[in-house]
Amino acid sequence: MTTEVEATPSTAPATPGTYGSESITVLEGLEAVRKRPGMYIGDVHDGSGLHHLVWEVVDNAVDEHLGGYCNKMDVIIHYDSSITVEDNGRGIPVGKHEEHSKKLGKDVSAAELVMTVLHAGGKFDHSSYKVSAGLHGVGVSAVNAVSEILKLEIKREGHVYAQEYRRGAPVTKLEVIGDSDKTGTKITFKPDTEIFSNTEISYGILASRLRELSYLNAGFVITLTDERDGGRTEVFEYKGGIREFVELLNKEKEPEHEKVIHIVAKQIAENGSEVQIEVALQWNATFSEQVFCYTNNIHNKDGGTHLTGFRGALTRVFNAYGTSANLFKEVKNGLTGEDIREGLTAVISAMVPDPSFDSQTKSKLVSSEVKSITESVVVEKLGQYFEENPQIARKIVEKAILAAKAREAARKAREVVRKGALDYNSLSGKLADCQSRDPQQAELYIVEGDSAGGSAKQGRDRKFQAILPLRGKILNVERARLDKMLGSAEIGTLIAALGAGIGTPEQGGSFDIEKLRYHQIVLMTDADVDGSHIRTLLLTFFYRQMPQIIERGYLYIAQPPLYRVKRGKTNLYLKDQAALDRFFLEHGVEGVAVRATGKGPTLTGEPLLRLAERMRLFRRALSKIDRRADAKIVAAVLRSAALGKAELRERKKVEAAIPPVRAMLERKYPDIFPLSIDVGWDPEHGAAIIKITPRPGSNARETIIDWNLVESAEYEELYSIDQDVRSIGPAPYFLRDTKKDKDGAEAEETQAEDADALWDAIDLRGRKGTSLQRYKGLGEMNPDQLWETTLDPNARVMLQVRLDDAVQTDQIFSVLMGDHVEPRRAFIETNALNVRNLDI
Ligand code: 0RA
Repeated sequence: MTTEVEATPSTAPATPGTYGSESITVLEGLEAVRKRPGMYIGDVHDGSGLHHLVWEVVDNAVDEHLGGYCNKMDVIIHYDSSITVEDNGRGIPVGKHEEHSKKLGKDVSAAELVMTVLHAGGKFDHSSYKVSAGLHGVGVSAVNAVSEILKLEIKREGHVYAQEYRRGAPVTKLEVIGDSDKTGTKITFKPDTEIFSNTEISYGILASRLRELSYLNAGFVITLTDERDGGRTEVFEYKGGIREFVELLNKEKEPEHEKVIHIVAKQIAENGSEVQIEVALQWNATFSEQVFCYTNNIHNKDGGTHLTGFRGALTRVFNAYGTSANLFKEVKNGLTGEDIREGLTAVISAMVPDPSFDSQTKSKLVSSEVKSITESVVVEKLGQYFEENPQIARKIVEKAILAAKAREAARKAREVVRKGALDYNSLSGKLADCQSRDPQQAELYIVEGDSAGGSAKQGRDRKFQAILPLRGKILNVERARLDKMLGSAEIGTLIAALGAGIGTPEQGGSFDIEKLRYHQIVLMTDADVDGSHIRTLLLTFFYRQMPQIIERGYLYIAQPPLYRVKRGKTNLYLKDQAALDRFFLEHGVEGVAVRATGKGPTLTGEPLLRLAERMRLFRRALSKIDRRADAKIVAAVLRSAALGKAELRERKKVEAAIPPVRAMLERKYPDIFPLSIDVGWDPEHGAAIIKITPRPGSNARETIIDWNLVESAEYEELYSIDQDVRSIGPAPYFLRDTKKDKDGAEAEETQAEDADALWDAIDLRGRKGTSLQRYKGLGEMNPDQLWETTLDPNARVMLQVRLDDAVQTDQIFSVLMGDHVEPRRAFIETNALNVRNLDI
């Protein structure tokens, strides 16, 4: 849920396109997409256009599913931010496209046409497109146009076909690379950094939509894999459709009744069209409402006529039941919609031919016939359900009555608010406000503890930075209704400082985001357990009480530096381990010259630093590839035989590679012997499969070097760095101290056995003479240091809190902050090492 906001612009190298002359006419269309990507795929800066690329490809696979040709889709976010979408549909047609081939005077496959001509996809296939004809609909060629690299693989008619593109232009022909009796399409694309200022795909955004697609399309199995960071895979498969989804949503929330209520019915509208309404609903013990609305698989964030009809029906059914069962003695005016919906989880899915929406984004359904159809369907079916299940009906109606009584208590508590307890004027002494009254400029830092608060007050720029210190932990609002919340002094201070009130109009509240006094609200807590707990409590408050603040992107988490390094006169703050590693390398290469064995260049300064930095990345990629195969074996295969994609497809080269691989493994890791190396063949990719099995019981794992591995982003990075290192010459390497050269002293050389040892030597030199301090709390910094590192807009780094995956976020808050101890303990145990999850 967080993204890093840094003021560094993208520094992509400008590589010119490589269009062949014959394809120029076709590529003019794609050039238009590259020139004005915003018109075709959306904003290239805020991430929306980037994620549209994924949806464009995904929607094609969903259409294959809707047509009944496809029941499986895999989506992979690779280590280098490229994306793969693979389906088992029919496969894009591979045959020659007569009309276009004639026009161009050369053979062009249908697949190439789909990939290079805007809107070409639909021309082949007139089956009832539903999803892809919707919001995006420009076709995969637009994705191709804005991808640095796109790899296409099609299984069809007994063969595996492959083609590669660069910035929309084909760089290979569509060729048969192997044989297979399966069908399907696999597209891997790397969004172009020339076009997108940020190519970081959000796992949460993908997970959220893919989960949704899988429960809206029962039987469609979707797998999402993230190969970045720790790596993870989720399988989305809801055989029970939206009913099962409601079960999932309520999993951590103590359902009030065991079975999800399920309603489905069709009705003919006055205009003659057939509308289908499907609703799944279940009440739980919490106080919040969670309702998701869809029209034809498209999420309507702001609801619309289906939601209005549904709400009207609930009010009618509840009040009718309560009156007839004589339950309303204590609530004179009956129940409001808000009372009834406390703790309600529901999914409404409407299928409407030719629906109308309020805008391009389809956030609200406006087709008026849907309101009365939904209302009458739900009144009838839910009324019937209540009659048949009187105990359940009584239980949820009584829950609503409790809510009505609490509403009355909250109304009284609000009197307190009106009398000025939460007034801005009550804040003197607590809030150190800023001078600016312009919310766009004004920043509020919510700081843990009085001592850090004091430093922040002194260190800030009072023109636009306000400081609110919090004493200790605030109330957990996950477990409190409005009345209790308003009774808490710390929460009251916070609400008063924000200046926008609290509560929805239906709760009798008055939250108004337009009155918010700060558009940058920054949580600043210590990097320890208490700090993370306080941050979570604050996030819970904003998420449950003022979600608009998060939706508008006003909420941030400060990132104080983790390290301070001193070296001579240099005094530097570094934000994380990677920055520290870079620092050591920068100093490690000072006054050093490196040469390889034999003739070759001597490297110093900037080029040496770049090489050392590449070696650091080699280690990082190696640690990532360890998930797929044993990293030390992979490294040995690369270093001894430089096996790449091309080599793996030539039997002779593979055979020639085995002896040097064996020799290097034997020399470096004698303990894994005896090992066996077996070579097999993968007909689908026309490539070798090398299986390396170490001695049983050794500390190495069986490793398979195959097409899948060699084609992975991690391996490609390792390969390319290995090539760079090779370009300076063979190991061992020699380091010479150039400072001693100048002094006229004997030039001493030290030897490094291989690239790894060279990196170590440089890193070690960098560490010498450096003193390192690790910051634990904000209190360790004086006001000046706090300004320099964390407050100064020109230097600070902040995480912006975002809501990428509402379902996941809701569950995390329910688990972390809810009443059940057991799931919370399990969650904390499994995620203790994954601080990012706690960051939310
Ligand atoms: C054009 C025509 C047909 C299928 C497709 C495109 C197609 C595109 C994509 C993109 C991702 N997955 C896809 N799967 C299919 C119809 C093929 C036929 O009639 O056999």
